[in-house]
Amino acid sequence: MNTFEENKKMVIEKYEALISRKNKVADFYNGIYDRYQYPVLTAQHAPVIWRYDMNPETNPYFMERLGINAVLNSGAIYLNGKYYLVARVEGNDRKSFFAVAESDSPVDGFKFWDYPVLLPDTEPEETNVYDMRLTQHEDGWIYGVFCSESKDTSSNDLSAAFAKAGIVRTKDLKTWERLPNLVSKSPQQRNVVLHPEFVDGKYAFYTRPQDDFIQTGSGGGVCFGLCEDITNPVICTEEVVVSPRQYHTITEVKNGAGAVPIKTPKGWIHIAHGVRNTAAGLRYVIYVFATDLKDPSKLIASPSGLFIAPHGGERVGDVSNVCFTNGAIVKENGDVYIYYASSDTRVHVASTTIDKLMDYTFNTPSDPLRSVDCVKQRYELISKNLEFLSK
Ligand code: M1P
Repeated sequence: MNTFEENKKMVIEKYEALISRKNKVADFYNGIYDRYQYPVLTAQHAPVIWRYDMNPETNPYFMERLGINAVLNSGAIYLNGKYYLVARVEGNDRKSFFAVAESDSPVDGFKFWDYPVLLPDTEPEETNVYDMRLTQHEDGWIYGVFCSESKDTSSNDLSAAFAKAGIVRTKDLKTWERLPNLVSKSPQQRNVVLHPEFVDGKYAFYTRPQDDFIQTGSGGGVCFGLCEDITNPVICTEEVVVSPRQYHTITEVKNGAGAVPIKTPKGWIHIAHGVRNTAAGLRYVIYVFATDLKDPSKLIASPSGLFIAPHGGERVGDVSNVCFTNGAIVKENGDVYIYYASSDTRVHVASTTIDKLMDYTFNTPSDPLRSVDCVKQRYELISKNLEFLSK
């Protein structure tokens, strides 16, 4: 066999072995959710035909021509008996794009479709797109809300950029209609999520106002605002803070909505991310909060601290110490699959149930915000335990 054929065979065999690998529950316990041993999507899950020129005449060494650097932050949806992830795929050139990966299983077997998503090119200034949240809205459309990034040409800083919320809609994940970017009072927006139901007859968005591309600055946290017309998307109400950033908590530097809120009998459960600063840089963790069923702008539960943190090997990657989610799937039987990316590099799954999520959300005490009160909170647990165990 010549070099081309040998290398091609080796690359295809590795790819096939990876996408057919079965996943297993990992050796980790907290009673809240299961983690899995293997990521569900990685850069190596990118099809060989996306990366290599398969023609020996134009690629005699079977060299990678268009490499993939990372597969991360995925929107998620369950449709017609299949699990779909709309992943952020980042090429070696740093540009991200979206691609649909499909599986019969929620925890393994995800395979990308032959072609990634080619978004309608309606925003000439747009340089990069990422982090799509998929909302199956009661109006019948599936909406994808994502970050649309463009250069801030008014600044001398080469890295200065604008983040806006881009919006697309589809019925089948194949044909995508692009709507105008969301307009709000904030100069920048990222981590915007569309609520799945109308609120007061209007479209409802969770927003994350921010003063510049990286810093949220005066932005107080995850906000909520209404929009009359999704084809002319303007936040027409005051953006009220739903889940605030708070000093000396996991949301001190910033936070952002993640998966589309999950409707439960007790309220909407939100799986979001919070960011704090450390000597080693920013640390992103996933946290949970709940809002009122009738008024989703009203916070009704705020379990203390982090829900999922980067664990073991998840801590290392392109942007280390990051755990980020923008997609979850809820099955009719109450099973919940949370897709989260670690360190901006790969996508994992954690599984739980609606009952466990509700128990966690509504029975975990909230953060008392001071060490002394945290110790008192723990004393209460210990003394109840000692009393119970002594019976
Ligand atoms: O690098 C970590 C994350 O940073 C951003 O999130 P935020 O806007 O809250 O800082 C996003 O760009 C996200 O894609 C990325 O994973």
